[in-house]
Amino acid sequence: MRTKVGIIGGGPSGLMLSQLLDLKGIDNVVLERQSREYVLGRIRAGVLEHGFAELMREAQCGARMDAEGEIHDGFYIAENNKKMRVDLAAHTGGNSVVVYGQTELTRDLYAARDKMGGTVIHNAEDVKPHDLKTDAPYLTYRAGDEIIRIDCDFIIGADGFHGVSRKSIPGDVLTEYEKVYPFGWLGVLSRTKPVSPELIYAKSPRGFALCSLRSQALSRYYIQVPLSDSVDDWSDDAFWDELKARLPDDVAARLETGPSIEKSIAPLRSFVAEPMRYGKLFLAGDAAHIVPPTGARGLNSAASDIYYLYHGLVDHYLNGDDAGLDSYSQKALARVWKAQRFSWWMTSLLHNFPDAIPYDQKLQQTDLEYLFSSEAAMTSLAENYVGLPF
Ligand code: FAS
Ligand code: PHB
Repeated sequence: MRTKVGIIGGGPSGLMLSQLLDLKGIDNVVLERQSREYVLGRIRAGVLEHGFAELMREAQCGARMDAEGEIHDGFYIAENNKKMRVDLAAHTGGNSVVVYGQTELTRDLYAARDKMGGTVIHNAEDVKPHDLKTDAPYLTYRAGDEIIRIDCDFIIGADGFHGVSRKSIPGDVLTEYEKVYPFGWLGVLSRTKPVSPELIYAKSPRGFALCSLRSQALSRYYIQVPLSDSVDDWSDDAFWDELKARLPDDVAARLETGPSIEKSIAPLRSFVAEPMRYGKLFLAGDAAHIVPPTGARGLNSAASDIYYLYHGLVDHYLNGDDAGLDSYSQKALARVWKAQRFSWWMTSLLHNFPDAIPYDQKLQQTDLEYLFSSEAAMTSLAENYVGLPF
């Protein structure tokens, strides 16, 4: 088999790029290790930057997002039994975010791929990139007992943090930066009315909590938990009681509880791999970088990678211009690191750090007070949350 662009990974990054390239007549193949059902069973991000939403529309996948997603032009930070609103629109010239689950946008991307007859190969085992430093790279994967080869011009590693592509870059070429946080997020999805029309990020002496949503009938909640905890340590009742204990009294009083339909613990980590290119291999999304979900930057950082790669590949094939591809890694990393900074800052601002010294705790409190006393500080938060320009 031969294709122009071989894409490893059928998550949002891989599918989005595949769809955008196909719309420009640039042949590509997606190799996904899991089944489609498995990929669609993941519950992950919930907040889309303006830039990601625009990319969904450009990919002709934005109709359901525009119909069912919610435009949010603000959110709350809660502390000391009170809520303070972050007015995104007022501090970004009217910008906002779209609240629409990653599961749904992945479903929309798959539907668009099906509609165009895109080639997304599921259950592709032992995917391996080869000859990355030559002009004839290729992929192999196993289907049952058969090893199948796909010759490509370029290979995109969109295979997430645990994928094969980043590991295909030699150790003396790759530099990895990592920060692991001493806690995780226990997340619950429940068919209940969201407690608040806008997200609430709660800082509490008991730990961080987040009230989010997927629709007016589907709520998403998180609480900070020690890394030693497991999901089995948390009954639904224990989760709801702890969440209420971390929210302002008026919010806790109106919290609608119900059975969890998904419950999982995600560790929090900041991670960047540089460079994001090695020969004909380009890394995109979680394959190259991970952020703690506090700033809702994970999925949105993938979006700018895809945007740069898409335009670089279009310029290569349609205009014979490689400037976009040649500057990809440096350009993508410049924005990735700004998302890293913002995610680290939001996480540092709102979580309880077990090893924090009293001085750190005073700084954390001062940071929050400064945020709500300074237009400049609030503008900085708001412009990062709605998404810095691509
Ligand atoms: P993904 O990991 O989504 O997709 C990679 C795909 O590649 C997967 O389908 C995988 O099966 C496949 N793959 C892996 N190895 C392969 C191989 N060797 N061969 C072929 N295929 C392979 N972001 C937020 O903004 N907010 C959140 O609340 C949030 N919560 C998260 C919770 C969890 C538990 C995780 C893990 C991430 C969360 N994220 C969140 C970040 C998440 O949304 C990612 O940013 C997003 O999935 C990135 O998309 P991809 O780059 O496509 O990577
Ligand atoms: C979510 O709805 O899953 C969500 C929203 C905002 C975040 C993190 C997660 O910062």
